[in-house]
Amino acid sequence: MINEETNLPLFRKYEHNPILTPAQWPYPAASVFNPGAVKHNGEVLLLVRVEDNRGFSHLTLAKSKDGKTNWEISPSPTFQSSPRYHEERWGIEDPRIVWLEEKNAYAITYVSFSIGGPLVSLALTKDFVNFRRMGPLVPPEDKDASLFPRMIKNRFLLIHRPIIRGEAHIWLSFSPDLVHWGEHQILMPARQGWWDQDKVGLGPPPIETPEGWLLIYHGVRRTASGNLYRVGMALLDLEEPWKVVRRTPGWVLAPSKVYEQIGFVPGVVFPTGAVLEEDGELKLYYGAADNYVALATANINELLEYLKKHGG
Ligand code: BMA
Repeated sequence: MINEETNLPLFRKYEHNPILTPAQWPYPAASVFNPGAVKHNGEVLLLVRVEDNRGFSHLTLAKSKDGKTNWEISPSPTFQSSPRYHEERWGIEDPRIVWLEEKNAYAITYVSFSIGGPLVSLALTKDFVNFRRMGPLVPPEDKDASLFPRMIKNRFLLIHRPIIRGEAHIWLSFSPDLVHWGEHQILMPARQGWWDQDKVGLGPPPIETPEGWLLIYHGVRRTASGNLYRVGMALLDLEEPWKVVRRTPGWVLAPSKVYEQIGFVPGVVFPTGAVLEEDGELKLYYGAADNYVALATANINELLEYLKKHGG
């Protein structure tokens, strides 16, 4: 199916976007964006980043039966920073959620903002009521992280995006116990000269398919009017996900709608959550203009076909 707006197949923006806005919030919120997403007890559950007007963020649950309408938003913050944890001094941002088989719990990787810079932290939960903090995983500056939903060759795998020498590539690290991390390596670099030349970072957690792990990522290009955030895709080898098998040359989702162009940060689409339905519909949840939550859908088989055909 060709998308009329981009002349590309694949993602269609939901006609009633944005699906969540600060005006809907049950308590004062300046911005609601960049949500983690899972299917839990038959409902789509978003853990939404909420920024208050001091500029600090926390996470709040929103639930919907069809993942599109009738969102039920928690009346108070679900997971917020505590003075007991130095790394959360300036708030909690941009969660990614996986069901982690080996821990029999959801693993939430999020940005905890310490005075030393942004860190990737981990928390485990079974019910989104009680959270067990596992602490920061790697030193700052680091963001855009997710665990793989299961161990591979007896190790946990973390995708993340440290900034080193001012360069922002996607990295992979390994751990036997979720505490000690090593074998750090670049998984996918920013591509000089391309639309994703200045930064790349993971979107939602990697999605397991028979063809490999589908990776949806954001790519940044600095322009005369600021950073432009667009979205590309890659496929990682199923058994050895440190191998990138395919990568789309071009972007597949870009800001164009009013809610993506007018907000606190114009020109940003920033996916952080995905839900794969049984009929093959992939729901991609993204932050729009650092202000709203929006939804785009695609068929998983079409995405994989596209990667096979066009992925270099
Ligand atoms: C990134 C993160 C995201 C934000 C994006 C666009 O560095 O801080 O939270 O959505 O920039 O402003």
